[in-house]
Amino acid sequence: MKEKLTKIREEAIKRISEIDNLDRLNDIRVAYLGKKGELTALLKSMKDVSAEDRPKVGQMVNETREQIERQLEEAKKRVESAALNERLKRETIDVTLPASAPKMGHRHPNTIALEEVERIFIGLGYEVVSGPEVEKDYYNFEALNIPADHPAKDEQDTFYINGDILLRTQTSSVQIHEMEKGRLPIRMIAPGRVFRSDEVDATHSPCFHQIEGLVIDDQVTFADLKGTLDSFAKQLFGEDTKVKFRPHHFPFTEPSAEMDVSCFKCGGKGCRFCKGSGWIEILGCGMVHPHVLELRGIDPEKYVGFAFGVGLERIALLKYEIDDMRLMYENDDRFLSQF
Ligand code: 2NM
Repeated sequence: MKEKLTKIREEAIKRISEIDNLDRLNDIRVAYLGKKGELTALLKSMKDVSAEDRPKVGQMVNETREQIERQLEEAKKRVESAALNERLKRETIDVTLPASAPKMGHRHPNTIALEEVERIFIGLGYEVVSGPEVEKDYYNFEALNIPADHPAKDEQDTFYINGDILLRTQTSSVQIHEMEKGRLPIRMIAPGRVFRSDEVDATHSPCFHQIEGLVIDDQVTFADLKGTLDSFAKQLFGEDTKVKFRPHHFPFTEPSAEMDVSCFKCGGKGCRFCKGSGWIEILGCGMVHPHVLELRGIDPEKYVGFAFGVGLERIALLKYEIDDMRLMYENDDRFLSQF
């Protein structure tokens, strides 16, 4: 019995000393101290030991058990501390290495185009003015000579907050606020977000940006309008750009026109970009309707105005040859990082 115990103890201690992971440690615990373990089996055979030897043998078995448990406990500490050291070594940070460069943000293509347009008009002596995106029906439609039955007023096209309050469909409302201030002359552009109840596709979005311009003075003519927009087009698309005015209709201007620029890709010969026509439609414009001036208390006998409106996304898409407007709003770095 004694030899058996000594053999078990020595064998167990040897095996425990060779352990290098916690799973193995548990295997050994089970092998000696478990229900079917060697030491447990020995304890069960105590009944074969004579009554006088039993207390002594019992004590020896208990001592062996305690020894094995102590060894297991120490082995556990050893394995855990070795694992921790290994991990610390693996996760060491070399603080002398150069840091990875942080990604730098930059302006959105829309913002680049906006700042370009603003720069041009500031150079022509214009002020940049902003106004509310939530408007009264009056400032968005009525003051602009847009009649109650005009299709733009339909709920299909405009986001209404209630019967009287809406999300502006154009930034002309900012011009009306400016006229109300009673300071003349006016030479301004109003860039900003506008909202229309459109489905999203390659050329439409329910929220986009417009830049509307307004000049009111006592000696303004259609020639000034043409000269201004010709200068704008040349600065934006290049000195060789030609412009063409086609008659159009807007309720708030009379006469009204749409302006095309000669295709800056093919120079007007006709290509895929301008769909073979040599011209690209760029903006709407006209002489401010006398009624619009009158409504704001400006005497149309003394003052004349011209105005224009241009879509910012349209300019950005053309200038940077982007074929889908949705890219502008998706915040995909693979797209944005190209500008
Ligand atoms: C356009 C086209 C033509 C326009 C008119 C006015 C105002 F307030 F003076 F009446 N602001 N903007 C205007 C004129 C806008 O957008 C295509």
